[in-house]
Order: sequence, then C-alpha cells, then structure tokens
Amino acid sequence: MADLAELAVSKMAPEQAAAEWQRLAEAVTRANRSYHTEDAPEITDADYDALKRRLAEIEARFPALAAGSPTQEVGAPLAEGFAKVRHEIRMLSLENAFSEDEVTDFDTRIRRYLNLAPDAPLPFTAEPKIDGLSLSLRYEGGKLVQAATRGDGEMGENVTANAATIADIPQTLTGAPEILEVRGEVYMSHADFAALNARQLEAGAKPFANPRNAAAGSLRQLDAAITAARPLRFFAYSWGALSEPLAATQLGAIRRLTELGFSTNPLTVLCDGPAALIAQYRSIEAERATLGYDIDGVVYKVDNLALQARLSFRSTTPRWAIAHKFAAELAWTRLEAIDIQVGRTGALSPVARLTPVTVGGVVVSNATLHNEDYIAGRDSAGQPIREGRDIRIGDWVQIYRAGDVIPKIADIDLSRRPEDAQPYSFPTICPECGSEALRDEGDSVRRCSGGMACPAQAVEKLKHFVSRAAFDIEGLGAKQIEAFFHDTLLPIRAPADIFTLAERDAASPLQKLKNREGWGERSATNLFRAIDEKRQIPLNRLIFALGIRHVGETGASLLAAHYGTWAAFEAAMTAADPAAGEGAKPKGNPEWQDLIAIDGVGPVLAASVVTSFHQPAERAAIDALAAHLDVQPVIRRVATGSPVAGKIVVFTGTLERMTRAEAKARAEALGAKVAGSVSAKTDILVAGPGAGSKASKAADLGVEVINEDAWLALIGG
Ligand code: I6G
Repeated sequence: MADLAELAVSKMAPEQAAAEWQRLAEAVTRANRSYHTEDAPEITDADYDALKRRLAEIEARFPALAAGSPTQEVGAPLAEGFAKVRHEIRMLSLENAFSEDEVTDFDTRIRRYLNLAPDAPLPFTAEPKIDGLSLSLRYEGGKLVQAATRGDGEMGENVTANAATIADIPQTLTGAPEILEVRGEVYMSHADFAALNARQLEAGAKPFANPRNAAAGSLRQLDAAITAARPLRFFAYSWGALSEPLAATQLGAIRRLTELGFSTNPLTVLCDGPAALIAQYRSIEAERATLGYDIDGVVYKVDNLALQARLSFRSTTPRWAIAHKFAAELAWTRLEAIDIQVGRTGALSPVARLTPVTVGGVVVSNATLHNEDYIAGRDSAGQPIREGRDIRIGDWVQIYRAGDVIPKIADIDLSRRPEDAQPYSFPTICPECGSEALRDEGDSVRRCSGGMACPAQAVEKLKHFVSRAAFDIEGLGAKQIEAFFHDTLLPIRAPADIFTLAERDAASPLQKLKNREGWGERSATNLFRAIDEKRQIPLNRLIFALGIRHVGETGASLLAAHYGTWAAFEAAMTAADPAAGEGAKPKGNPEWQDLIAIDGVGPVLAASVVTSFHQPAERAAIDALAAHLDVQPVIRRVATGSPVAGKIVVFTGTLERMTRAEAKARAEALGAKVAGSVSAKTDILVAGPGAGSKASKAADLGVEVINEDAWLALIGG
C-alpha cells in the first residue's frame, strides 16, 4: 500500500486507481468529519489539500470513481469549480424547537413582540421539513437565470446548469413577478435513492450514506450531465427577492407558487395555534415512515405576511418561523471513562468516552457530561435529574443526538451497573496545570485558577483567537495553533506572538518554518501573508477574539458599536470602576455607568471585560497584541433621511402600540442607538405610562422626553 501511495496517477492501472481512491476517499471523509462535524481537525490544511488534489487527479483520469466521492459532499469547503454568487436577500436558517413547550413559547414570544392578547387570532402554517439541500432560484421576466446553494447564507454556489436539469424546477414561468426568487429544498426520494445506490454498487462506486448526501452530491457535480442523470426533486417553501408581493399570507404565497408550476408540499396546512400545530406535528410524525422521502421535523410560520414583516429577523433566523425537530435518535452503550477538558475560560468540562455506537447513522464515541452536578444527578438549582441517579464509569448509558448538537446522555441502566462502580469524584485540581479548580457561588462550573499560566487555557484562547468569527487567519487553524504552542523554536504562546512570527522566522538562521514537516516555501509565505492581512481588523472582531468570558459575538458587536474605536474602548475599560463611590447610588463611576447602560450589556458581561483589562497579565497580553494591529473603527450605518439616525434613544414605561423589542429593532434599523438607561448623552427618552425615575432623571438632565405617539410620528408611523 505504501508503494501505491507513492505511485504517479498517470502510471496507475484501473484496479490500483480504485484501491488508492478508496484509501484517499476514506481519509478525506475522516478529515471532513473531524473538521466540520467534530470541530477537531486531525490533519493540517496542507495535508488535507494534498489528499483532495490526489483524489481529484484520480477522478479526472478514472471518471467512474468520481460518483459518490467525498470531494462532492456538502460540509466540505465550497468546491473550487463553482462560481460564488451573493444572495440578494440572505438565505437564513431556522431556529429549532425540540419540545412542545418550546412551540408554546414560540407563540407566546411572538404575541409579546407584537403586543397581541393571548386570545387574539394568530394563525400559523405547518409544513414537513424536508431533509435535503436548500436552493434559491432566481427568475427574471419569467426565465430561470440563476440557481444558488445556501452556502454560508450570504454567498452560495452557482449551480444554475445543474438545477436546470431537475424536472420539478420550471425553466420558464407565466404570470410571475418580474423578479422572483423561489427558495426550497432539493431532495431524493427513498425509492430513487435505493435505485441510485444499486447502480453505484454495480458500477463499483461507493454508495451514498443517505438520501440527503446523495441529493447534495448530485446537485454539486461539476458536470451537469451527471446531475441530469440523478433523480432529484424540489419542493418550494419560501422566497427571497420579489418585485411584487406574491400574496398577503404564507399559505396564499405557497398556493401562488403552486399555480406558477412549482411543487409545494401537500402536507402544508393552516393551524390556529400551538395546540393545532402540535397535533399536526404528531400527525406528520406518524406518517413519516410512509412519506417516501426524509423529513426531520415540521416548520411553523406566522401566516400573515404583514406580521412576518413586523417580526422581521434576528441575526441568522426569522422571528416568525421555527423548525420543530423530531425526537433525537437513541442508542445504549458503555461509559468507558470520563475525561476532563479545560476550556479557554478555565472551565473543567467532563466528557464521556464511550464504546463506539451508531446513533442515527453516525458513530458516536464521546458525549458531553456538562458539569459535576450533572454527573452527580442534580441540576443547577440542586434539584434531582434522572431521579437523582448519578453517572459512573462502567455504566450502561443511553445516548441521544438531536439535530447537529453534541451527543448527550439520556438515561442510565442501573440494572447493568457493575458492582464495583464508584461515584465519580470530580477533580478539584486542574488536570492540565495543577492549579486549584474552584467553583464560584451560583456557578455550576468548576474553573482552573491558573489563567494564562495554564497551558490548556492559553492554547484554547489562541484557538478562539484564530477562529472563523475572530481573526480567521487562513492556514492557522486549531491544529496549527496546537503545534506552534508546543514549538520550542518558533512558539506562539500569546496572540501577539502570531504577529511576530514572520520576523522571528526571518531572524532565525536555522529551523525555518518552510523546512518543517508539513510546511514548504509556499505555505510558509502564504501563512505570513495571511497573518499580515489580518493586522487590519474590525473592532468587533478584535473584542470577540480576546476571548473574554461572557463576551460572545453579539456582546462584542454591542461594545464596538458603542465605543466606535479601539482607543475609546480601551480607555473606557481602563477607567471603568464598578466599585467607585462606595455606597453611592447608582454604583460605579461614569465610565462604568456608561458601560452598563448599553442595551444588551448586563453587569456580568461588563464586570468580565473590566476585570480582563484590570488583570495585569491579561492586560499586558492585550496591549502587546494591540501594538501590532490597525483596528478599524465601526462605521455607523446611518439610515439616510432618518430623523433619529445617530441619536441615543431610551424607551421607558409601557409602550402601547408596539412592544419594547419591536421598538428597539425599529429604532436601530433607522440608525438610532438604543440605551438601557438615561445619561447626559441621551438624546430622546420615549416615555410610556408608568415611566418612573428615568423620566425624572431625563427632565433633570434636560433630555427631550416624548410619548409613544410623538415617537411614531417622528419615525414616520
Ligand atoms: O419553510 C422552510 C423549510 C425549510 C424554511 C426553511 C427551511 O430550511 C431548511 N428555511 C427558511 C429560512 C425559511 N423557511 C424561511
């Protein structure tokens, strides 16, 4: 086999090519899984690229092998062969509900947002959620001009030629709006999937793992003739850009799409509330096995499109829709060991190591155990869970997977517990650095007190620093960080070290990066270039990248939007003092007051940021890093023509014509900043009935105070 791995593709006989293809395909599939599903890459990006290149070379010479190749699967990076296209309107995903309570909450939340009484009519549509691949079809003047996969929601792959071969997708429409983007799911029926896999096996090609992979692999073929030969189908369920509305309701719009010639799911119905939605869910679940195609839940949407428009979107999901997923897949296996992982904030996370077991088509060998209370059979309030049964090494445990979440333990079989099984004793010493592991009052998590001196925390912080939503440095992922962290000649132990890497490499006469295993002239130069490109970084990304506890992407964006520049942010965090003016009311100095007044920034997040900036070692690391960066200030999106753009607005009291959340979302959409409390910087206080101290404080400070009607008149109703 070693010889085959060395053999040039041009010299391979067909059976040698098949054997080498199998080896490479398995390695790529494993790497895809570890990178995309387990978020724990096992090989370097360079090794991964080399495997894929060789696989593609074999497939180019022996095309029969290309069918079912992991190079064609979704979840891998966008295939090079497809042009990328920007969606005019982003393709979002759906929030998930896993229980009936969450469906009731969905209805309650919407009513609260819209200020609807509990008994006001609020119909929803319910439709099966097809387990396939989302696709957006653009029609101009009734002609199909573009088909794009969801991709990352902003940019998808242009698969127009392939989509045009799908019988359910009309090429031309009569009587359609001038611009019409139809969104839906490409899928494969069970019967077509079985027949395709039989053909794959006959041709000596690898069968597809499931209908979803088969649909995705078939649509994302570089050769449209292959897609044409695959039995793909399409259900339309939504729309993007439109030159005119399709209807006044969701169901009306779906009917209009049906009239235009699209396949829409026949099980789409109207329900008058959560009880009817749940009844429909149960009915669809009962039919699931006989539908003839895979579904993984039921999608509920507010039927009235005017209400959908008012509800609008969160960052990645609409407020007016939810996917009620079917119950997780379950399997029993044995708990072999409990490992403790130390995260970037020092949290000690117990992980169950399991005898591998297949759950819903995926081999599971790890499951989360959350924290020490969970293992002991208690929830965070000290109440018994699993009827108080604890989890012990050697136990038989029931594993479940729901959606893409990390596998969890659903139950324990006490009748199979080994006689010598002992209660698990949770470590009070960090297994990575030996520092004391402490639990703050009210915190269910035990944390290592070693800070950046704990290698596990330091390396996890660095991994977070280079992660996609932070610095996202090409060629410097978790795997490379791990290697550089332990490197003695060219180490990266703190974020600033990343930006001195090229300089240190140039200064070192021996052991250049380009000469290391896994690196070459090109990859080393590319890495240094990729690092240089990130010296310019938007403020929100930098704040997120610092890895401060409680500061996620949203918190970082709120802080960045408020302070605008690194200099202002850094100065404010340095000055903020929550304890200033002991006994004074309100507590803390003006900088602290200003920080906690940011809407969405609570005292916990605020205290965490301020503590980081005041902790000497952490502060030194932040300053060393900032010295290498050109931090881009936040460019405020000022809505043109808006009378409230750039103004700081506070809402108080009861709002009668809209909810607080809606008021905030609308004000922000018009370029205003919404604060949680009144200060000298406040421009407008919108005061409803029952406004208390905020109204009197605003009056003292000379802030303009208006009522809800005046506010609506100001922003145009
Ligand atoms: O109706 C839908 C079905 C499936 C959807 C949907 C979906 O995603 C797989 N996604 C969105 C964003 C919407 N409707 C609006």
